[in-house]
Amino acid sequence: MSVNINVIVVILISCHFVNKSQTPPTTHHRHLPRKLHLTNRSPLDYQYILKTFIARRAIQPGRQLHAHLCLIGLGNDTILGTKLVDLYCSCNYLSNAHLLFDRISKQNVFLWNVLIRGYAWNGPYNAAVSLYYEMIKKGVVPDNFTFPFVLKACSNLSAIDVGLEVHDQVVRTGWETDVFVGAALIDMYAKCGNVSNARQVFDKILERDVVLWNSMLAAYAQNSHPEDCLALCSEMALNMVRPTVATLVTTISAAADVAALPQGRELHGYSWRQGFHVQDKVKTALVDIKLKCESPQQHRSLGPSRYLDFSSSPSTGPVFCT
Ligand SMILES: *[C@@H]1O[C@H](CO)[C@@H](O)[C@H](O)[C@H]1NC(C)=O
Ligand SMILES: *[C@@H]1O[C@H](CO)[C@@H](O)[C@H](O)[C@H]1NC(C)=O
Ligand SMILES: *[C@@H]1O[C@H](CO)[C@@H](O)[C@H](O)[C@H]1NC(C)=O
Ligand SMILES: CC(=O)N[C@H]1CO[C@H](CO)[C@@H](O)[C@@H]1O
Repeated sequence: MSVNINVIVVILISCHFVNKSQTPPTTHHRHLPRKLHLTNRSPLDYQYILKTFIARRAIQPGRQLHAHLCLIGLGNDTILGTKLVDLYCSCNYLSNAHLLFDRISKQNVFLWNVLIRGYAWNGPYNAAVSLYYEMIKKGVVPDNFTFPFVLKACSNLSAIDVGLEVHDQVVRTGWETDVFVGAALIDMYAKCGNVSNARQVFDKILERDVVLWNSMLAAYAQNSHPEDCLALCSEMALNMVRPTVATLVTTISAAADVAALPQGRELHGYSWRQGFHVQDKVKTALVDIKLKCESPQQHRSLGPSRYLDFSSSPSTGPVFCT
C-alpha cells in the first residue's frame, strides 16, 4: 500500500498525537485531503515528525518520509539521517539502517550508538563488535551509551578477548566508575566465566545502585559461587540497599544451592514481610529452597504463618540475609 507522505504528516501534526492508543494514522488517510505540501517544512519539523515515528515504530510512514527527504535534498542530512537510522533500528530494519549509516557523515557518537544498539538488540552480534572497532579507528570516542551495547554483544558471543579490550577502553575514557557501564562489564565477565574480573569491576565502583549489586550477585550465582553470593548479599544488607525481586530470586536460589537453611529462612521471612512472595519468580525460588532444605516430614507442615515468625525476630531489622 502506498500512502501519500504529505497526508500522513498532516494527519500526525493535526492530531497532536494526543491519544497514542488510537489506531495508527495510516488508516485515517482516506478521511483527509489527498494532496498537501511539505516542501516548505523546516528540518526541525522533520526531526519532530521522525521522533514520533520512532516512538510509534512507524516504519511505513518513515520510509515514505525518507524518500521525500531524498527528493528535497535532505537525504544526507546528519541529524535527520541519525533519526532515520534510529527508526530503522527500532523497527529491526537493520540493513536499511546500515545502508543509510554508510551515506551520512559520522562525526557524532550518537549515530554510532544507535546502530551498535540495533545490532546489540537484534544481532548479528559480531556486527555490533565490528562497528565498535570501526568507530574507534575513525577517531570517534565511545561513551557510556556505547559500552553497555557492545558489552551486551560480547556477552552474547562469549567474546572475552573483545570484552577485555572494551574494558581497557572504558578505563581509558574514564567510565570505569559508571554504574551502567560497570553492570555491563560484570554481566560480560560473568557470561564469560571470569568472576574475579567481575568482582574487580564491582570493587572499583563506590557509589553502587541495586542494579550493580544484582549484577554481581548474579555473577556469583551463575558461576556456581553460592557462598560468595550470600556473603555479598549480607554486605548489600549492611549497606542498606533495598533489594528487588531479582535480588531475592538470585539469593534464595543461592541459599538453596548450599542448602543453607538459616539464610533461606531469613530470606523467606523477608520475602513474606515485604510482600515479595506473591511474585511468581520469588515463589518458585522459595518452593525450590523448601524442597532442597527441608526434610520431607518438615516440608508438609510448613505454611506461611510459620515463616512470618521471623518478622518478630529482633536480630533481623533491615538485614534480610545474614
Ligand atoms: C548523498 O550521498 C551520496 C553518497 O555519498 C551521494 O551520491 C549523493 O550525491 C549525496 N546527495 C546529496 C544531496 O548530497
Ligand atoms: C551518560 O553520561 C551522561 C553524562 O554524565 C549522563 O547524563 C547520562 O545519563 C549517562 N547515560 C547513561 C545511559 O548512563
Ligand atoms: C580472568 O581474566 C584474567 C585476565 O584479565 C586472567 O588473569 C584470569 O586468569 C581469568 N580468570 C578466569 C577464571 O578465567
Ligand atoms: C550466550 C548467549 O547469551 N546467547 C544468546 C545470544 O542471543 C540469542 C538470541 O537473542 C540467544 O538465544 C542466546 O541464548
